[in-house]
Amino acid sequence: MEPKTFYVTTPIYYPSGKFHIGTAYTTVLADTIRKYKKMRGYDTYFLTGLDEHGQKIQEVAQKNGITPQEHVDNMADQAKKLWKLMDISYDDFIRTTEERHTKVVEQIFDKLMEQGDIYKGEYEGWYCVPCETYFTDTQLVEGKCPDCGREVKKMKEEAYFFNMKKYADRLIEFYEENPNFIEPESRKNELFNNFLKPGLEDLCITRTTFDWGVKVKKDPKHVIYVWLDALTNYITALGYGSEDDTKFKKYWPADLQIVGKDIIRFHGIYWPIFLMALDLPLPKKIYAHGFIMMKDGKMSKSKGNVVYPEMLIERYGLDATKYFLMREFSYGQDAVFSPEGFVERFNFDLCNDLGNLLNRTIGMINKYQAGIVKPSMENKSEIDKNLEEFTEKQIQKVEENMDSIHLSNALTEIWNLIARTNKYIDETAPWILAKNEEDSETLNSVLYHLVENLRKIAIMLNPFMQDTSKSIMEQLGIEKEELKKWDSIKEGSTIEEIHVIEKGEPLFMRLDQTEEVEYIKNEMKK
Ligand code: ME8
Repeated sequence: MEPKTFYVTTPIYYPSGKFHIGTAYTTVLADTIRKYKKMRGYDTYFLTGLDEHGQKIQEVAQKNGITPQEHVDNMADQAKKLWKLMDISYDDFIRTTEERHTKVVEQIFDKLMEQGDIYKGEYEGWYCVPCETYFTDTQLVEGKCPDCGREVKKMKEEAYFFNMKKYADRLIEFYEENPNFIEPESRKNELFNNFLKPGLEDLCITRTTFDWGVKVKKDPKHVIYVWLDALTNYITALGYGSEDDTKFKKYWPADLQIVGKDIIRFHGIYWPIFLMALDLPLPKKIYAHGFIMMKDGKMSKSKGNVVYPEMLIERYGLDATKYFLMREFSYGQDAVFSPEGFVERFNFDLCNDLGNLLNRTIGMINKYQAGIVKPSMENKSEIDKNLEEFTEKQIQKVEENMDSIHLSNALTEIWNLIARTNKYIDETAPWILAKNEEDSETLNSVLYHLVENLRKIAIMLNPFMQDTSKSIMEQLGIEKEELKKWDSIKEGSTIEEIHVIEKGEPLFMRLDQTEEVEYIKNEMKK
């Protein structure tokens, strides 16, 4: 039987400035889910990329004295370098300036025009001449331009519109029939109550105020406005509308489209409607996560509170950085990044809980049994049985949380297992068992249970922290690939005699709280 497919996407990011931990968060989230699904036997496909058109990009390039194309080429290199550093294993990286994309956007526009979904009208809004940008009533700040604070003028221009109203009822019906289409539910309710119920406005999909974008073929003074151009990346990357659409046939509809809460309206309303107009199936799930905030609000260069992933990775390692992002920010909610929180998680969770469990285990196996542990399934004590039952339940909870995108909860459950396993050492007191020859079987059984739990923990951590997972396996002396697979954590006894490493290596070195908090704070100001 062919394995089931799993197609996951991130938003395509604007390459307007250096990518910060917000962008990295979405990408790591998608990548972790992909890695998990792969371990569960799915044929996975993971798409990310850049949204390279639009006025803002044109302006940034101008400011830097280069062409927009040169600018986006540089930024695409930067993004790919960052994802490589973060061990993000995407299958494709789409750039909206690529011909494979622009050609299909032109075709889509023509098709929608021909079938009457797009019409020509007039766009009216508040125009800021120096910024060359339109704003709506609600976007203005005290009646002035929200970007530069200058006077705005009411202006009109010829533009193309998409007839959203035509599809609104069908979308409402779709929401009702597919209650899990948008998650978390609170976001779906927001979209429903604030946009769908009051009635959708038609969407202006072209501009004449800039020219860095896909032009309307039959009316080239109009540039297709970023959202129709951007959203379609999820299908053009798979070859939709091209000669070779094998991937499209195989992977569409997407199983999971991850976005930040800031763009859920575009993904939960306009995107499904565009797909309906193209007569294509809708994605199975759109998940909107919350935002990483700073103590003083949003991350911004002018506030000097931006955190870049490179800084954390260089100083604390990739796994610690990813662990923090995936643990600290829970399902659909905003959370605050703090240097204190980062260092605490590093010291408590990684050094104390996980690092010590491995270190103590390796140390005891070397000290009491010359580095050797034998399989032990008989003569289980009540304490052993209790640990096994607990472990089984935790595995189930981790799977449920992973499957429902509650990655932070999955990590919490893994850490509950780590804590329980640490407690098992205290309950069984191997240092006492080691004193009596007649307890040698019991001692081996205790050490065997520790190895087994560490092996299971390493497997469940694998989608999050691959190097750490690998290092745990190496230190335990577990080499067989079969013993590193997800399914093996649910089977009974699996290990044969193992020889652990002679001297355990610390997984993480304890940090000086004050020094490191200071370090991160200083880096944020740079
Ligand atoms: O909106 N916390 O691109 P964008 C968490 N090009 N996530 C954050 C974040 C933060 N502080 N800041 C940004 C665009 N993000 C469009 C998308 S898709 C067809 C087009 C993440 O560069 C989050 O995923 O502004 C958010 O939705 C995305 O970056 C916005 O990226």
